[in-house]
Amino acid sequence: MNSRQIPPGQNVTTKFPILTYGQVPLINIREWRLRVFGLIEKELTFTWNEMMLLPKESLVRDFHCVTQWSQLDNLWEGIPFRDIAKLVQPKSKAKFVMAHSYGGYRTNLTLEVLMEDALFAYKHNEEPLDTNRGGPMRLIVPNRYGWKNAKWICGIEFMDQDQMGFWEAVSY
Ligand SMILES: Nc1nc2c(c(=O)[nH]1)N[C@H]1C(S)=C(S)[C@@H](COP(=O)(O)O)O[C@H]1N2
Ligand SMILES: [Mo]
Repeated sequence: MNSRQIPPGQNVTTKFPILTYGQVPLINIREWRLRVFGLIEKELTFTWNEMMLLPKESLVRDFHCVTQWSQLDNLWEGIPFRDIAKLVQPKSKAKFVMAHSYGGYRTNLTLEVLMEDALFAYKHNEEPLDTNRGGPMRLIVPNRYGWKNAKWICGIEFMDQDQMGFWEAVSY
C-alpha cells in the first residue's frame, strides 16, 4: 500500500479526465504570446521562442480536481513562475495574480503560492502538451486544486487585491 496523502473524498483515476469549460482554443505557436502586466516594474510580452530560451524545470506531482478525481504522478516540464517574476520585478504591493487564458477563462491566485513551485508547462509525461490539456502552454500550480491550473495561458496580471476568477464567480 502506498501511504501518500490524497485529499479526503478524492478518487484516484488513471484516465486523467479533461475538464474544460467552453471551447478548446486553437493556438498557433507563431502567434502565441504571454503578456505579463499589472503591478510590476517591467511589463513584458513573451513569444514562444523567447519562453523557450528561459531555464526549464521538471516536477512530478499529483493532480486533484474538486469534482473528486486525482491523477497521480504527472511529470511536467516548464518554465518556473519565479523566473518570470524575476524578469518583471513585482512591486511590493503586488500580492495577488490573475492568470488569463485564451478563450476567456481566468483564475486568481496568491503571488506567494505561485512563487513556491508553479510552472508554465509545455510538456506532460515527456510529450508536448496536448491541446485538450491546455497546449501549447498551461499553468501548473502543484499546491492548488485543478481549477487554479489555467490551460492555454496567455496573461499574468499582478494585483494588490484579490479578484474572482471564472469558477469563483459562478461559485464552484
Ligand atoms: N482555460 C481553462 N483552464 C482550465 C479549465 C478550463 O475550463 N479552462 N478547467 C480547470 C479545471 S476545473 C481543472 S480540474 C483542470 C483540468 O485539467 P485537465 O483538463 O488537463 O484535466 O484545468 C483547469 N484549467
Ligand atoms: Mo476541476
